[in-house]
Amino acid sequence: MIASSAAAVGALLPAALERLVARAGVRVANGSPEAVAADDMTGHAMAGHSSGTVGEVDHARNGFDPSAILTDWDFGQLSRLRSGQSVREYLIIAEDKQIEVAPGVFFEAWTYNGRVPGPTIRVTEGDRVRVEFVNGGSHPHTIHFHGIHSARMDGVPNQGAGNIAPGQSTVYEFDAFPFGSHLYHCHTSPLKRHLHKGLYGGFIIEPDPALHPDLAALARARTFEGAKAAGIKELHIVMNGFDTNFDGENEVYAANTVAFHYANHPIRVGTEDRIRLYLVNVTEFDPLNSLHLHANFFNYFDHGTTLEPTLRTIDTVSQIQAQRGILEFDYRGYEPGLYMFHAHQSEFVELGWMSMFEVVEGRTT
Ligand SMILES: [Cu+2]
Repeated sequence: MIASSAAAVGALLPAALERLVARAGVRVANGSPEAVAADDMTGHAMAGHSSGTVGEVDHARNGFDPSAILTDWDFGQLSRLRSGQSVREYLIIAEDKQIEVAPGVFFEAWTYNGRVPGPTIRVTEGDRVRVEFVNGGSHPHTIHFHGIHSARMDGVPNQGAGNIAPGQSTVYEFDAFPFGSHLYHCHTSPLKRHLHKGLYGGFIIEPDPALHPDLAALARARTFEGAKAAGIKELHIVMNGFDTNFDGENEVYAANTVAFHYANHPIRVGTEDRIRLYLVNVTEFDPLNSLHLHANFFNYFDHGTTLEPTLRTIDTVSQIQAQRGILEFDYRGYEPGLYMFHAHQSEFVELGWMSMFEVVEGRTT
């Protein structure tokens, strides 16, 4: 099973790469498939198979690495109001920035804090969230948070501060409700363009166990500390796409921005870990994206707003634009090896949305 999976990737990708390059209309940098085998493979298990794109994205130049984005929660600057309520403060700066979304494929992105996706904001239900937004870009932008808040704080063009002009700033402030796996994004028109340029990020609200006495244990396990204590490995993936030639279609698809990143750099998980994957779809131009987990099934919490699953024992889930949810699964009793996950739209897979878990014995948390 494992060998055939790896072989399938090997067979798939050279053609995929050709299409990627042809559609993006650019040259792929950095040499031959041999160079990939020598430089790129993180797992010995992948040696001998051509996998992913040829060459490697310059993560240092990009200023972010999808392997780090899996877990780099941003809890903000914590303080307390006199009432005792926690306040989490953030500074988010919009800036224009060229990023490399596949080796040699560059995209003129608009970013929050220089990265795509933007910082993964993580707070607790009921926290006061205060976000200072500075527009350092060349176009007007906003931040629209999914969540409960007043119209003034909605980050849309004609409410509150409205569009924030280049060089201007504003503060968005609200109390974090409801708990779940949410997102934020620019809401300036044309929305399609502003969103797909890269102005989006994850916004996780952990449940406060005190507010859910009937399901307090489940709520606790949904918190950062509670998850760690329970051996739950938490991961964050934003499914996105890039229209690199501005024809209104995506030429590149990815999990966390870089095509084939987790095929080239499999995500290590242990047979004794439990896995919780926060999944967000911000893909523009295609009405749906999806995730299919190979050789396994998961429970799903739509929008993450419930403590009990909304779907049980499924291996594929689709999300419309801005839909998101939480997947929970594990590899207990599994033979170690490389286990795929990817969109179940073949075109997306061929153009970059292909990933791997490297299952190893024991715990990795
Ligand atoms: Cu914008």
